This record gives sequence, structure tokens and C-alpha cells, in this order.
Amino acid sequence: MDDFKALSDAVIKGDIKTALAETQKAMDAGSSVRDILNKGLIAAMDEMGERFSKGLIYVPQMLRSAKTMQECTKLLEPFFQEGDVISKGKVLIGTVKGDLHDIGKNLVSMMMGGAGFTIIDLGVDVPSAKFVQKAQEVEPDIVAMSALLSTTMPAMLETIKALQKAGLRDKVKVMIGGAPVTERYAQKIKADSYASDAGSAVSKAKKLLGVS
Ligand code: B1M
Repeated sequence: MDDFKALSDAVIKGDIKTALAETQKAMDAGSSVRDILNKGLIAAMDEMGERFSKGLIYVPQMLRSAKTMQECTKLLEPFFQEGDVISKGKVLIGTVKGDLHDIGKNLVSMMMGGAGFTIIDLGVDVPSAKFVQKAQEVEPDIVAMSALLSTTMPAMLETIKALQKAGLRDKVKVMIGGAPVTERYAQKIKADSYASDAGSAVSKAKKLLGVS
């Protein structure tokens, strides 16, 4: 099955029932999780973003689509599993302060969890002090930050500075990502790694920690 239009349309409409049925149909037809995500679910969210930019839709419609996508993603979650039982490392993850977008961050969490990392998810709108406090408590290998707004990207630098101030910067690797974030920005704020999508977040995390 390589036509994901019915799935995308259902996500755009915020029709959870049809979207779930279409996701299941695609899975039954042997479509890859990657295709269902990229060609069906993420494509729909990109279309919502474009419509929002043009003033054709408003926040409530985006919310309905987001909820629909989240429900479909839950259906895919078991397929993210790589079958590992030993933890590859501890990842403390959150969407930075001022930012409420969590679909991408949740995908990253699910895929990393499925790949054998232990995930501590702080949710959205996470202040730098909260990252620091939790890092002191759980001693993660990686602090992972997501931002979807260009206005919230500076909170990533704030968090890196806060980790530094708390004497933790040398003890953790910092990974950042999210639609407006770039490799160049990661270098600028001296993050250890940048990943453009959830799949590469997994491979980059493995590389950072030297695990396979
Ligand atoms: Co908002 N929003 N939104 N939104 N929203 C965007 C991001 C926007 C691009 C839409 C647009 O204008 N075209 C725009 C940002 C512009 C900018 O700053 N560059 C925008 C805006 C402006 C806003 C508000 C300000 C709107 C308003 O209120 N006037 C507001 C801000 C609220 C806030 O955060 N304080 C707002 C609100 C919302 C909703 C709450 C309604 C909803 C979010 C619901 C939710 O997340 N639970 C929402 C949505 C749904 C979107 C769009 C349509 C979709 C985002 C999404 O989930 N994409 C989005 C447009 C778009 O992205 N095309 C838009 C799918 C998701 C899988 O992709 O999150 O990019 P993404 O994750 C990817 C990668 O980026 C990467 O992996 C994922 C894929 O595998 N990744 C990482 C993400 N985090 C990573 C971390 C990593 C590594 C990789 O390592 C740690």
C-alpha cells in the first residue's frame, strides 16, 4: 500500500476513528512504519502547518489533528521495539520552556525507548531549572531537547548554560532537534548532537554513547 491520502485526509480533518482504521489498514497491507509516519501522518501535519500559515485554519483545528496523529502513533508504538532488554543509556527529554509542541518529541521518545534507551520524559514547557534538577536526580547520559518555535530555540542555550552552571555539562551529552533547529544552531550553542528526525535521533544517540 503506498497511497496514504485517506490517512492524511483523516488526520487533517481530525477524524480519529477513520485515521485509526486507515493506520491499521496500512499496517495490515504491509506498509512500513516509516512510510505510514512520513507519507501519512507527518505529511498531514505539514499540510496543517501550511494551511495555518495561510490563515486557512486556526489553533483548534491544529489541536484536533495533533490529537488524531498522537492516537495513530500509539498504534505504531509496538513496531518501534528493537527487542533489547538491557538499557543502552538514560535519556532525559523534554520540550523547552514556552513551547507546547510534543508530537515530534513523543516520537523521539518512543523510538529511543523502542531502541533500548531508558526514557525520562519531562513533557512540554520545561524550564532550564527543571532539566537541571531532574538531571541531578536521575543522572542521565543524554539530555535531549525539542523546540518547534523559532522563539523557543534560545531556551536550549539557556538550558545548556544552566547545566554548565550546575557542574553537569561534562557529565551529560546534549542532543537537540525540532523543525526550526539546525546542525549549525547545534554547533553554535555547543550541543553535542543534532538530529533532524526521530530515526536519526536514535542512531545519533547510539553514536554519542558508543553503543550499537
Ligand atoms: Co504550532 N506551530 N503553534 N501548534 N504547529 C508550528 C510549529 C508552525 C511551523 C506552524 C506554521 O505557522 N506553519 C509555527 C511555528 C513557526 C516558527 O516559529 N517557526 C507554529 C505556531 C506559530 C504555533 C503557535 C504560536 C500558534 C498560535 O497560537 N498562534 C502556537 C504556539 C504554542 C506554544 O507552543 N507555546 C502553536 C500551537 C500548536 C498546537 C498546540 C495547536 C499544536 C501542537 C499540539 C501538540 O504538539 N500536542 C500545533 C501543531 C500541531 C503544529 C504543526 C501544524 C505540526 C507540528 C507537528 O506535530 N509536526 C506545526 C507545523 C509543522 O510542523 N509543519 C506547527 C509533526 C511532528 C512529527 O514533527 O515536531 O517537527 P516535528 O518532529 C520531527 C522533527 O522535528 C524531529 O523528529 C520529528 C520527526 O521524526 N524532532 C526531533 C522533534 N524534536 C526532536 C528532538 C530531537 C531530535 C529530533 O532530539 C532531542
